[in-house]
Amino acid sequence: MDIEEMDKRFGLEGHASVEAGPGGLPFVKVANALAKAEISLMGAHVTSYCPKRSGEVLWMSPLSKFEVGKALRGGIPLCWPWFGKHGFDESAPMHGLARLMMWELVSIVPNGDEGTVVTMHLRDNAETRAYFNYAFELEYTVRVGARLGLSMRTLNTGGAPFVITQALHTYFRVWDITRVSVDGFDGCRYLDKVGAGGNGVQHGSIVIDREVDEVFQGCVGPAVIHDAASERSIVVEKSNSSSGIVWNPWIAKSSRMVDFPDDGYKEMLCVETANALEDARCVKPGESLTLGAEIYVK
Ligand code: TA6
Repeated sequence: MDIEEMDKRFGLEGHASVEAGPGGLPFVKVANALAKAEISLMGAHVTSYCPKRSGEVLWMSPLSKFEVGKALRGGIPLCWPWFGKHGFDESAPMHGLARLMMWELVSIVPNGDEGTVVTMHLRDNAETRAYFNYAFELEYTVRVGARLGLSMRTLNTGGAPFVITQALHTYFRVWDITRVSVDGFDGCRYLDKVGAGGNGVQHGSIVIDREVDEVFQGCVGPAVIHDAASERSIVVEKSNSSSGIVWNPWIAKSSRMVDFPDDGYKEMLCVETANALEDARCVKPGESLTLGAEIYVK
Protein backbone atom coordinates (compact mmCIF):
# COMPACT_ATOMS: atom_id res chain seq x y z
CA MET A 1 0.00 0.00 0.00
CA ASP A 2 1.51 3.36 -0.95
CA ILE A 3 1.49 6.44 1.28
CA GLU A 4 -1.58 8.00 -0.37
CA GLU A 5 -3.55 4.78 0.04
CA MET A 6 -2.41 4.47 3.69
CA ASP A 7 -3.54 8.02 4.36
CA LYS A 8 -6.94 7.33 2.75
CA ARG A 9 -7.38 4.16 4.78
CA PHE A 10 -5.94 5.20 8.14
CA GLY A 11 -5.88 9.01 8.21
CA LEU A 12 -8.15 10.39 10.95
CA GLU A 13 -9.39 13.99 10.90
CA GLY A 14 -8.20 15.91 13.96
CA HIS A 15 -5.78 13.13 14.85
CA ALA A 16 -3.33 11.93 12.25
CA SER A 17 -2.33 11.61 8.62
CA VAL A 18 0.12 9.41 6.72
CA GLU A 19 2.66 11.44 4.76
CA ALA A 20 6.04 11.14 3.05
CA GLY A 21 8.78 12.23 5.44
CA PRO A 22 12.54 12.61 5.05
CA GLY A 23 13.98 10.22 2.47
CA GLY A 24 10.42 9.69 1.19
CA LEU A 25 9.78 7.31 4.09
CA PRO A 26 6.16 6.87 5.23
CA PHE A 27 5.43 8.73 8.46
CA VAL A 28 2.36 8.88 10.68
CA LYS A 29 2.02 12.53 11.67
CA VAL A 30 -0.12 12.95 14.78
CA ALA A 31 -1.59 16.34 15.71
CA ASN A 32 -4.38 16.25 18.29
CA ALA A 33 -5.69 18.57 21.00
CA LEU A 34 -2.99 17.46 23.43
CA ALA A 35 0.21 16.87 21.48
CA LYS A 36 2.01 16.36 18.20
CA ALA A 37 4.16 13.37 17.28
CA GLU A 38 5.83 11.81 14.26
CA ILE A 39 6.39 8.09 13.71
CA SER A 40 8.43 6.59 10.87
CA LEU A 41 6.93 3.29 9.71
CA MET A 42 10.52 2.31 8.92
CA GLY A 43 11.47 0.98 12.30
CA ALA A 44 8.13 2.02 13.90
CA HIS A 45 10.34 4.82 15.11
CA VAL A 46 8.92 7.77 17.09
CA THR A 47 11.05 10.70 15.95
CA SER A 48 9.19 13.52 17.70
CA TYR A 49 6.83 13.95 20.66
CA CYS A 50 5.73 17.47 21.54
CA PRO A 51 3.00 17.90 24.18
CA LYS A 52 1.00 21.12 23.78
CA ARG A 53 2.06 22.42 27.18
CA SER A 54 5.80 21.82 26.81
CA GLY A 55 8.44 21.70 24.08
CA GLU A 56 9.93 18.78 22.18
CA VAL A 57 10.70 15.86 24.49
CA LEU A 58 12.84 13.79 22.12
CA TRP A 59 16.19 14.51 20.50
CA MET A 60 16.73 13.72 16.84
CA SER A 61 20.09 14.10 15.12
CA PRO A 62 20.05 16.57 12.22
CA LEU A 63 22.49 14.20 10.53
CA SER A 64 20.33 11.09 10.81
CA LYS A 65 19.97 8.90 7.74
CA PHE A 66 16.43 8.13 6.52
CA GLU A 67 16.75 4.92 4.50
CA VAL A 68 15.16 1.51 4.84
CA GLY A 69 17.63 -0.78 6.57
CA LYS A 70 19.56 2.03 8.24
CA ALA A 71 18.97 2.96 11.89
CA LEU A 72 17.65 6.46 12.49
CA ARG A 73 19.70 8.46 14.99
CA GLY A 74 17.61 9.79 17.84
CA GLY A 75 13.93 9.53 18.77
CA ILE A 76 12.95 6.10 20.11
CA PRO A 77 14.79 3.24 18.32
CA LEU A 78 13.32 -0.21 18.99
CA CYS A 79 16.04 -2.68 19.99
CA TRP A 80 14.63 -6.18 19.35
CA PRO A 81 15.16 -9.21 19.52
CA TRP A 82 18.53 -8.35 21.01
CA PHE A 83 19.94 -5.32 22.79
CA GLY A 84 23.52 -4.33 21.90
CA LYS A 85 25.64 -6.84 20.00
CA HIS A 86 24.20 -10.16 18.78
CA GLY A 87 25.16 -13.01 21.08
CA PHE A 88 27.58 -14.67 18.64
CA ASP A 89 27.07 -13.42 15.07
CA GLU A 90 29.46 -10.54 14.42
CA SER A 91 27.69 -9.82 11.12
CA ALA A 92 24.37 -9.20 12.85
CA PRO A 93 23.26 -5.56 13.18
CA MET A 94 23.67 -3.77 16.49
CA HIS A 95 20.45 -3.67 18.55
CA GLY A 96 18.62 -6.22 16.44
CA LEU A 97 16.31 -6.04 13.45
CA ALA A 98 13.09 -4.22 14.42
CA ARG A 99 14.44 -0.69 13.95
CA LEU A 100 15.71 -1.53 10.44
CA MET A 101 12.50 -2.92 8.96
CA MET A 102 9.34 -1.47 7.43
CA TRP A 103 6.42 -2.06 9.82
CA GLU A 104 2.76 -2.46 8.83
CA LEU A 105 0.40 0.31 9.94
CA VAL A 106 -2.59 -1.44 11.50
CA SER A 107 -4.76 1.32 12.96
CA ILE A 108 -5.06 4.95 14.04
CA VAL A 109 -7.90 5.46 16.54
CA PRO A 110 -8.91 8.12 19.08
CA ASN A 111 -7.93 7.59 22.70
CA GLY A 112 -10.46 8.52 25.43
CA ASP A 113 -8.64 11.63 26.63
CA GLU A 114 -8.54 13.37 23.21
CA GLY A 115 -5.40 11.39 22.45
CA THR A 116 -4.53 9.20 19.50
CA VAL A 117 -3.42 5.56 19.40
CA VAL A 118 -1.24 4.33 16.53
CA THR A 119 -0.70 0.57 16.19
CA MET A 120 1.92 -1.12 14.00
CA HIS A 121 2.89 -4.75 13.38
CA LEU A 122 6.01 -6.63 12.37
CA ARG A 123 5.99 -10.37 11.67
CA ASP A 124 8.80 -12.82 11.04
CA ASN A 125 10.08 -12.99 7.46
CA ALA A 126 13.07 -14.31 5.56
CA GLU A 127 15.23 -11.36 6.71
CA THR A 128 14.42 -11.85 10.38
CA ARG A 129 14.74 -15.63 10.20
CA ALA A 130 18.29 -15.24 8.87
CA TYR A 131 19.31 -13.94 12.31
CA PHE A 132 16.42 -15.03 14.56
CA ASN A 133 14.93 -18.28 13.36
CA TYR A 134 11.60 -18.07 15.14
CA ALA A 135 7.99 -17.17 14.29
CA PHE A 136 6.75 -14.04 16.05
CA GLU A 137 4.42 -11.09 15.81
CA LEU A 138 5.45 -7.73 17.22
CA GLU A 139 2.70 -5.23 17.99
CA TYR A 140 3.84 -1.71 18.85
CA THR A 141 1.25 0.71 20.20
CA VAL A 142 2.03 4.42 20.55
CA ARG A 143 -0.43 6.52 22.57
CA VAL A 144 -0.03 10.25 21.90
CA GLY A 145 -1.60 12.60 24.44
CA ALA A 146 -0.54 14.62 27.48
CA ARG A 147 1.74 11.63 27.99
CA LEU A 148 3.47 9.38 25.46
CA GLY A 149 2.57 5.74 26.03
CA LEU A 150 4.62 2.96 24.40
CA SER A 151 3.83 -0.76 24.43
CA MET A 152 5.89 -3.29 22.50
CA ARG A 153 4.26 -6.71 22.62
CA THR A 154 6.16 -9.79 21.51
CA LEU A 155 3.92 -12.78 20.64
CA ASN A 156 5.55 -16.16 20.05
CA THR A 157 3.57 -17.61 17.13
CA GLY A 158 5.85 -20.61 16.67
CA GLY A 159 6.34 -23.97 18.34
CA ALA A 160 9.56 -23.30 20.28
CA PRO A 161 10.34 -20.92 23.13
CA PHE A 162 12.75 -18.06 22.40
CA VAL A 163 14.75 -15.66 24.54
CA ILE A 164 14.93 -11.97 23.75
CA THR A 165 16.61 -8.87 25.05
CA GLN A 166 15.06 -5.56 24.03
CA ALA A 167 14.91 -1.83 24.71
CA LEU A 168 12.98 1.34 24.00
CA HIS A 169 16.21 3.25 23.31
CA THR A 170 14.86 6.75 23.94
CA TYR A 171 16.92 9.85 23.14
CA PHE A 172 15.66 12.71 25.32
CA ARG A 173 16.12 16.38 24.49
CA VAL A 174 17.90 18.36 27.23
CA TRP A 175 18.99 21.99 27.13
CA ASP A 176 22.34 21.64 28.89
CA ILE A 177 23.74 18.18 29.66
CA THR A 178 26.13 19.66 32.25
CA ARG A 179 23.10 20.72 34.34
CA VAL A 180 21.20 17.42 34.09
CA SER A 181 20.77 14.82 36.83
CA VAL A 182 18.93 11.51 36.63
CA ASP A 183 17.12 9.83 39.51
CA GLY A 184 15.65 6.34 39.74
CA PHE A 185 18.78 4.22 39.76
CA ASP A 186 19.96 4.76 43.34
CA GLY A 187 21.26 1.48 44.79
CA CYS A 188 21.09 -0.33 41.42
CA ARG A 189 23.94 -2.47 40.17
CA TYR A 190 25.31 -1.50 36.78
CA LEU A 191 27.73 -2.70 34.09
CA ASP A 192 29.92 0.15 32.90
CA LYS A 193 30.56 -0.31 29.15
CA VAL A 194 33.04 2.56 28.80
CA GLY A 195 36.75 1.82 28.52
CA ALA A 196 37.84 -1.15 30.62
CA GLY A 197 34.27 -1.37 31.89
CA GLY A 198 33.49 -2.96 35.20
CA ASN A 199 30.65 -3.22 37.65
CA GLY A 200 29.39 -0.72 40.16
CA VAL A 201 26.46 0.31 42.31
CA GLN A 202 24.81 3.66 41.75
CA HIS A 203 24.72 6.01 44.72
CA GLY A 204 22.28 8.89 44.40
CA SER A 205 21.64 10.81 41.20
CA ILE A 206 23.50 10.25 37.93
CA VAL A 207 25.32 13.28 36.53
CA ILE A 208 26.85 13.42 33.05
CA ASP A 209 30.39 14.83 32.95
CA ARG A 210 32.06 12.21 30.70
CA GLU A 211 31.04 9.42 28.31
CA VAL A 212 28.42 7.41 30.20
CA ASP A 213 27.23 3.99 29.02
CA GLU A 214 25.82 2.05 31.94
CA VAL A 215 23.43 -0.92 31.94
CA PHE A 216 21.50 -1.05 35.22
CA GLN A 217 19.89 -4.10 36.79
CA GLY A 218 17.18 -4.30 39.46
CA CYS A 219 15.63 -0.96 38.48
CA VAL A 220 11.85 -1.25 38.24
CA GLY A 221 10.72 2.22 39.26
CA PRO A 222 10.42 5.42 37.25
CA ALA A 223 13.46 7.33 36.02
CA VAL A 224 13.38 11.12 36.28
CA ILE A 225 15.58 13.37 34.12
CA HIS A 226 15.99 16.74 35.81
CA ASP A 227 16.90 19.28 33.13
CA ALA A 228 17.72 22.36 35.20
CA ALA A 229 18.41 24.58 32.18
CA SER A 230 14.87 24.11 30.85
CA GLU A 231 13.37 24.04 34.36
CA ARG A 232 11.57 20.79 33.50
CA SER A 233 11.79 17.16 34.50
CA ILE A 234 10.95 14.24 32.22
CA VAL A 235 9.51 11.15 33.89
CA VAL A 236 9.83 7.66 32.40
CA GLU A 237 7.52 5.13 34.04
CA LYS A 238 7.81 1.54 32.83
CA SER A 239 6.33 -1.96 33.00
CA ASN A 240 7.81 -5.45 32.61
CA SER A 241 11.34 -4.08 32.81
CA SER A 242 13.91 -4.41 35.58
CA SER A 243 16.87 -3.08 33.60
CA GLY A 244 17.72 0.24 32.04
CA ILE A 245 20.52 2.03 30.23
CA VAL A 246 21.85 5.56 30.59
CA TRP A 247 24.01 6.71 27.68
CA ASN A 248 25.70 9.90 26.58
CA PRO A 249 28.56 9.60 24.03
CA TRP A 250 30.24 12.81 25.27
CA ILE A 251 32.91 14.56 23.16
CA ALA A 252 35.17 11.93 21.57
CA LYS A 253 32.48 9.39 20.65
CA SER A 254 30.18 12.11 19.31
CA SER A 255 32.92 13.13 16.88
CA ARG A 256 33.32 9.52 15.71
CA MET A 257 29.67 9.02 14.76
CA VAL A 258 28.92 10.24 11.22
CA ASP A 259 25.20 10.70 11.92
CA PHE A 260 25.78 12.60 15.14
CA PRO A 261 26.84 16.28 15.40
CA ASP A 262 30.14 16.84 17.22
CA ASP A 263 28.34 18.92 19.86
CA GLY A 264 25.17 16.79 19.88
CA TYR A 265 26.07 15.30 23.25
CA LYS A 266 25.29 18.66 24.89
CA GLU A 267 21.57 18.40 24.13
CA MET A 268 20.69 14.72 24.41
CA LEU A 269 20.59 11.90 26.90
CA CYS A 270 19.46 8.30 26.40
CA VAL A 271 17.50 6.79 29.30
CA GLU A 272 16.35 3.43 28.00
CA THR A 273 13.60 1.08 29.17
CA ALA A 274 14.93 -2.44 28.69
CA ASN A 275 15.06 -6.15 29.22
CA ALA A 276 18.85 -6.39 28.96
CA LEU A 277 21.63 -8.71 30.23
CA GLU A 278 20.28 -10.75 33.16
CA ASP A 279 16.83 -9.25 32.53
CA ALA A 280 16.55 -11.27 29.27
CA ARG A 281 13.05 -12.74 28.82
CA CYS A 282 11.86 -16.14 27.57
CA VAL A 283 8.63 -16.14 25.53
CA LYS A 284 6.98 -19.53 25.24
CA PRO A 285 4.87 -20.66 22.24
CA GLY A 286 1.52 -18.90 22.23
CA GLU A 287 2.60 -16.53 25.00
CA SER A 288 3.38 -12.80 24.82
CA LEU A 289 5.46 -10.23 26.68
CA THR A 290 4.79 -6.48 26.62
CA LEU A 291 7.52 -3.96 27.40
CA GLY A 292 5.92 -0.66 28.33
CA ALA A 293 6.90 2.94 29.03
CA GLU A 294 4.99 6.11 29.76
CA ILE A 295 6.80 9.41 29.29
CA TYR A 296 5.66 12.81 30.51
CA VAL A 297 6.98 16.23 31.45
CA LYS A 298 6.48 17.68 34.88
O1 TA6 B 1 22.35 1.97 24.63
C1 TA6 B 1 23.66 2.47 24.57
C2 TA6 B 1 24.36 1.87 23.37
O2 TA6 B 1 24.41 0.46 23.45
C3 TA6 B 1 25.75 2.49 23.27
O3 TA6 B 1 26.76 1.54 23.56
C4 TA6 B 1 25.82 3.00 21.82
O4 TA6 B 1 26.31 1.98 20.97
C5 TA6 B 1 24.34 3.30 21.58
O5 TA6 B 1 23.66 2.20 22.16
C6 TA6 B 1 23.97 3.58 20.14
O6 TA6 B 1 23.99 2.41 19.41
P1 TA6 B 1 23.68 2.56 17.82
O7 TA6 B 1 23.78 1.16 17.28
O8 TA6 B 1 22.31 3.14 17.68
O9 TA6 B 1 24.74 3.49 17.32
